[in-house]
This record gives sequence, structure tokens and C-alpha cells, in this order.
Amino acid sequence: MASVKISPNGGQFVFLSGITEVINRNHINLKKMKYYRNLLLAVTGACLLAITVNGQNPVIRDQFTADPTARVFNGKMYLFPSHDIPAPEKFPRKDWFCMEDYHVFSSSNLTDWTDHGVIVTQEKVPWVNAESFSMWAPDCVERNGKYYFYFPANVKSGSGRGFGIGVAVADKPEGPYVPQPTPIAGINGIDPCVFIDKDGQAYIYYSMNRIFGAKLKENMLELETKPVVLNEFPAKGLVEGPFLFERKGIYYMTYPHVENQTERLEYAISDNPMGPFKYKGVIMDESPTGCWTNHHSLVEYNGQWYLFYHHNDYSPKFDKNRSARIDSLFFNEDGTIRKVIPTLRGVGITNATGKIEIDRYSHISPKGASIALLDTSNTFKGWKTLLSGQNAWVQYNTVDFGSKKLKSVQVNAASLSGSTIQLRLDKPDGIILAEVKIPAGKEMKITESRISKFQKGIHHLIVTMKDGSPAEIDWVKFK
Ligand code: FUB
Repeated sequence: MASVKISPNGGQFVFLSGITEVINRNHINLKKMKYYRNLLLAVTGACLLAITVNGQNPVIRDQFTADPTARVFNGKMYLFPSHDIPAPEKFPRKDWFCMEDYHVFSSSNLTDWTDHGVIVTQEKVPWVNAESFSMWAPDCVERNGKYYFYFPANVKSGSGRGFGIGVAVADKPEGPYVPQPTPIAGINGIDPCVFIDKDGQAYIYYSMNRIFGAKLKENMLELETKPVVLNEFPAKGLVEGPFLFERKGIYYMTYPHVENQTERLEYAISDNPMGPFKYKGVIMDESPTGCWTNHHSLVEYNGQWYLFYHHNDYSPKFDKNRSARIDSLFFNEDGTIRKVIPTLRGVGITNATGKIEIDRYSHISPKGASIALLDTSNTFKGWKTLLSGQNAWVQYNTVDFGSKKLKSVQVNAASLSGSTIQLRLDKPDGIILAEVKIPAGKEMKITESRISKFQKGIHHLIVTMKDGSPAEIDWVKFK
């Protein structure tokens, strides 16, 4: 049976409507992939009309999305992030987090996300100080067909102190959500995480330098027990953003902690949702580029675990405007979590007939290849790939070329004195699908070339510099 061997250091997993296939460290069975791809198309075909195509990291590409809490409801992935915005005139702290509302997003394939719009805004919550722009990390859980959205915000002066945590209730994950008139009594904190155990007992966790935990009443709106500090977590270096989940009888408390310079994601385990917890290790190291916060959630979807986290991709100079990312996450046999190395490629399959943003690469040649923003004054326009040296390349994993012969390829690129690039399959010296001559010129231009050796199915795409002057490539698309 035909198979493709993929280099061992890519970490790419493929989401296939109910099935995930390990691409790395394994051989991909192409027949199986074709079957699962067709299944994916059949299942998602009906909803493709209403969605925006936004694969790769960051996953939401038209606004900032921090603190991503992901939850699976009714077989779909829902993303409840907080919504960073650049500080408006009326918000005096230009160097601080600034958030006035929440959106919710959903996806069936983790590649195409629908923005369902604003679900809660500071203007419409009776207890929230509507000038505080403090709608920080939220969570959402379902109980008995109702959706409970938990969010922290500054309380109005006179009605309490600092941060309260409120609840807004809906009949559907997309809303409409109706905020409760008051925040949960007895809580002063941020970053709520709500967990319902198998016996039906609900717990709320939150932070205020330390991690706190308490039982919630069945109505999900009031505390059943007084919050206590969960003492096993570091008292030195900020700890926040608790996220608790259960897997195979183990309760995992995962949290960002500043051990050194900036937050890294750590975890501890217990056999009880209220601990005591035992420290087990690091899930994700500190940001290599200094984004001070990292906020996360872990979720299993169709047999694969994912880590949702954030990074300041669209705001490299100001780390309080962040964007949600997703990478696959794996457990060892003994229940410990393997460290996740952040990727640009993220998760999901990319269709060959859409624009393939190769700057979200899986691998890059050690020399002669780099990425840069297309427009530094509007980062949401995305990035371009710069290929300068001969044989410099980028590899973009898991592109679906489909089953029908594709005849040509379009490349949006610029090259001052002109250059030739090659599109190869599966490895940097893999078969040449097409050669594209980028004409001399300063501006990006679409050039079309014929495909000489079409291959069906899912492959990794490699774009290599053959010769000529440096090239800037925006996207590649097959027809
Ligand atoms: O987004 C504001 C705050 O930054 C969150 O509440 C923290 O977890 C950190 O990500």
C-alpha cells in the first residue's frame, strides 16, 4: 500500500471528522486518508456556506482572541476567548489589557471557524464597571441543556472590590446569553474554570495570585462551599488561569506560572478535584519572543487532545493584544502530558484549492528562508515567506489535493529581478509538482503554471527556491 514517510520532528496531527491520524513518526496510509477525507467533506459540506476559512495559527485571523477556553458542545468545538482590543481614547491605560466584550466561535474541523458575534458586553452587565474594559478570561459549561458562561470583570464601585466573576445563561452555546444581575457572591478573582464531575458535583476554580477552588450549587450560580486556596501551587511567581479536567480518573490542574521570566504552562494531578495536587511538569515553555501571558485550555475532540493557548502573533510589539492558537497534545501511557512545542501550522487539513499560506510552515530550511508581516501597519493582512538562497525551502504539512486531477498552480509572489521556485511533495527533495517563474517586479503578482506531475490525496507541500533573485511569496493555490 502506498505510504508517505514524514520527518520525525514535525508534530502534525490531522483532524479528520471523527478520526485523527498520526502523521509524524508514522507512515500515513493514503487509502485510509482518502476515505476519511471524503467522510469529512460529506459531514461538513452542509455547513461550509456560513463559515470563514481560517486555518493555521493563529486560528482567528480578523481580531484579537486571548485566553482561549475551548469546549465541545453537541459534537462541535466552541471557542470562548477574551477579546483584546487596542485601548480606546476613554481607557487611560494604554499599556494594559483592554477588553470590553466576548465573542463565541465554533468549528467542526478546527480549520474553519464561525464567529457568532458578541455574546456579553460590559455595557449590558448590571454589576460591571462599564469603563473598566476588564472582561478577562472566561469559561462556559453546559448543564441540563443550559449554557453557563462565567466571566471576570471589575465590579462597579460601591458594589464590591476589584474583580468579581459573573454568569450569563443561554439555551444554546451561541447564545443569546442573559447576564445575572450580580456576580457570584463570595468570589473576588479572575480566570474562572468550571468543572462538573461524574457525580454531578460542580466546582469553580479561579485565581487571585493563588489558585482557589470551591463547590458550586446545582443552580451553577452560587457557591456551595467557601473558596479555599489550593496550597500545592507555587506561592512564588504569579500563578493564574487554572484549568481543571479529568481523564481516566486523574484530575489535572493546569495553570500558567511565572517560574522565570514569563508564564509557562504547568500541570499537577490528583485523585480528587479539590486536591491535594502533585506537580508533574511543564506543558508549554515560556514564549520564545517574550509574550508575558499564556492562557490555555485542554480538550479532547473526536479522539484527539488539543491545547488551546495564546500568543501575540498579530501584535509583536505589544503583548497584551493576543491571538488564540491550537496545537495537538499527547498523553504518555502513564497519564503524564508530553510537552507541546508551539507551531505556526497548527492543526487541520488545508484544501489545495484554497489559498495556502505557506508562511504558517511546519518546517523551514536552516538557511535562506524566513517570514515577515505583509503590512506592519495592518498585521491582520498576515505574513509572507521570504526565500533567498538557492534550495531554501518551507514545508507546509497536510494539504489535501483531492481525487480529481488539478491542472495548474497560482502563486502570489514578487521577486525584484525574477526567480524560479519549485513546488515539491512530501520532502524538500520530493517529486516536483510544478515550477513557477516569478516575473521581475516589486509588487506581488499572481503567476500561473501548469502542474507536471499531479498526485492525489494528502501530501506535504514544499516550496523551494530554484534560482534567481530573492522571492517573497504570499500564498499558493491549486486549480
Ligand atoms: O487576559 C487578561 C489576563 O491575562 C487573563 O485573565 C490572564 O489569565 C492572562 O492571560
